[in-house]
Amino acid sequence: MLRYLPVRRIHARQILDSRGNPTVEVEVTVGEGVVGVNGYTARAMVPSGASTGKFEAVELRDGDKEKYLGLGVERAVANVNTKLSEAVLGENALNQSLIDHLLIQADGTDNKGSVGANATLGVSMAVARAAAMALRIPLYQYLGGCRTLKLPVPMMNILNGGKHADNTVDLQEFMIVPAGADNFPDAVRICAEVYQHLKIILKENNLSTAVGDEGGFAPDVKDTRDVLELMARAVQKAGYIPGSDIYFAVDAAASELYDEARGVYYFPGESRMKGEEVYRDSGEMIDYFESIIEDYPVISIEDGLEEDDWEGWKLMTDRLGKRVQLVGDDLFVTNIKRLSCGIRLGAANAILTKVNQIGTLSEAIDAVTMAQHAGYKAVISHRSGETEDPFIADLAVALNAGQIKTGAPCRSDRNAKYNQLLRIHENLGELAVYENPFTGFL
Ligand code: 2PG
Ligand code: MG
Repeated sequence: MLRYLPVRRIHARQILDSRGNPTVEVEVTVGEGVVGVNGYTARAMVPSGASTGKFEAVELRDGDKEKYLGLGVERAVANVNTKLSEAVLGENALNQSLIDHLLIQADGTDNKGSVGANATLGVSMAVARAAAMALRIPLYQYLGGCRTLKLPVPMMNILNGGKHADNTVDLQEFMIVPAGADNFPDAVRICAEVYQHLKIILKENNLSTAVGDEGGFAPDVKDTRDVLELMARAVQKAGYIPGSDIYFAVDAAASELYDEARGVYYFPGESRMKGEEVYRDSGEMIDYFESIIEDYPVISIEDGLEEDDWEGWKLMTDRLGKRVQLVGDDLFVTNIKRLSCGIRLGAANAILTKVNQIGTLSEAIDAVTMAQHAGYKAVISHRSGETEDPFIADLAVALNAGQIKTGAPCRSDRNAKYNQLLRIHENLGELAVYENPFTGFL
């Protein structure tokens, strides 16, 4: 049995992400020189957020305004090729925990502020993929073991707003969630059909069909209710029933709306469309979500309040947590310290997991495991700046997460993940499981 698979070579380079900004790609070669083992080279690409939480691990950018408007990642690339290579070369790629421990140690800070989480993550993911290749098993199976049968329910962001688009929609993401589908391929088909029907409806209403960062449409719409109305029509036009075949989910990304000086949430788009300033305080935000879930089949609300408002989060969870999934993204930043605080307080009932928020696979897996043990749900997520790397598709299956959020069924950076899940579904054959994760909600 293969027990020692040495990391032989690590090479990083700067590539472009889906927004046309630089990001880190890492190639790792393992196994060369071990008798009876071939060398294997695997590659991983690092995603990047726009509405980043302030407690996320550091994404190292060069800041050199002469190149890529300061967004270059040459320093992170150099850190992989020097410090991180030194830390990991010769180590056993089959021991992901050790590899990640060495990466964390080589950085030496609490937030990956020295080498950059974009540097550590690239190595962490590429090592895992190389190990899976050497063992000749799929990545999801390598990461998750022998009971990795569950395909995640996709949350497809078909209408983009907030920081992901230049429109008047204040909440960042409006998603369709085909939890009532029979299997994953049907889920993808249903979402794609609804997406195309939404496009037709937007056109009929003289609304823009240009898309935002995550492939969803980005028209100027008056307010949240109007968006949900359009989505409900698209679902019906496609021949499905909102609230039974398909639920809705929103990511308010409320930290982006929060006006710290005044202690309220400002809705710039709604203000513009209505010709009056629209503010909501923490309590009014909860009322606002409550009224929305009364009228629309919204089953999941992410970042309904900002990242420091623990008290508000607890209140929101007390009031709405039995009826809907309340997902902490900027609140938890895939960090077990913040998650354990939330679990203690009873804030939120689900965690969004983005591998680059924390910077290594092991730490991201720890966050999901902690959530699952506490009865919290886990959603594996992309970033608004993505690449063609489908790593998170395998991760979602590996961790039995049951939910994945990776954009609209449009744009190859988003579809790369859905397409990989279609392959995994095929690979699992009749053992593939697809189930509604929301049956516990009233
Ligand atoms: C989010 C993400 C992904 P970003 O807020 O959940 O949709 O956006 O990557 O810009 O933080
Ligand atoms: Mg979010």
